[in-house]
Amino acid sequence: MLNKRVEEALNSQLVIEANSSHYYLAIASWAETKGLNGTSEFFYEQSDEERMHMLRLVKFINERGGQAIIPQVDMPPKDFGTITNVFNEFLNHELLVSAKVNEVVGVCHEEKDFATMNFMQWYVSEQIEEEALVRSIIDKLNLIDGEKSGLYMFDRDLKTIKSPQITINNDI
Ligand code: OFO
Repeated sequence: MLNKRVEEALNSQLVIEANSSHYYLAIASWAETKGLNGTSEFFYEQSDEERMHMLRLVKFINERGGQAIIPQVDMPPKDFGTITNVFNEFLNHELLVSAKVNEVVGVCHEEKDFATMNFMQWYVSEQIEEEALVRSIIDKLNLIDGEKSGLYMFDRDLKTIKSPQITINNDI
């Protein structure tokens, strides 16, 4: 049975993942309207992944005797400015997610819920990989430095960049 404090922390994380999925969907849709097809595909995929992160939490909370609360999501922005801005925002958002994941792990530790702490390890690893991925993308953007043909190729090449798939023993 899940400890109440741990259950609340997991449900808070569920909100973060739901909002992340929605936020990345908004970026994907915006990019599509700007003809940034690679960026758009990349963020549609990110959005799907965040939904999967949310679902992992839904299943885990319910399987452990808690109740997953399906939240209302925040309305994301409609306009994202430039590709550079998009990826800087992407990094900021993932840093926030990492901080929230660490908070949940902290609660698990305080409550001595080592099973949930083990479950959350998947998210810790995922965040390390995602932050590294976004930083490498931002490095590329910095090299291009707003140059038009470089941005065209950058957008095209994004179609081939896949997020890392983390596999840890706690499959749902
Ligand atoms: Fe990388 O955001 Fe979900 O966990």
